[in-house]
Amino acid sequence: MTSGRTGIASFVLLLLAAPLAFAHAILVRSSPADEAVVHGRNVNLTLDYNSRIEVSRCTVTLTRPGGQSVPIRMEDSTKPTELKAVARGLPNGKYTIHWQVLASDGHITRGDVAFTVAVN
Ligand SMILES: [Cu+2]
Repeated sequence: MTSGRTGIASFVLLLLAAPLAFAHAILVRSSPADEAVVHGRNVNLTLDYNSRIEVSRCTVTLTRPGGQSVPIRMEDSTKPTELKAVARGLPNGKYTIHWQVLASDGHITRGDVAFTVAVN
């Protein structure tokens, strides 16, 4: 009876854990947050995902206020679920980060994070 219940419980746990272990990457947190206003010219960009990502196979571009898109070189992070970069000397205006990442399950996901630089 006791061991039977434990067996069922571990089976249920396995079912719950499996989709997480093989999930493609979903953005769970970003800095700046989407639609945030930043009061500085040098902006730390952080994209944090729900699963491990292949940093060498990720592409991040930044669309500047004039509409020009520039590639962002992501730095190594100590967290395997995180992409980091610093964008320096940004003039005031609206920016969009376009990210595309490859998760360990081989699936590619993409998305946008918008933010505004406003320095007096
Ligand atoms: Cu997937």
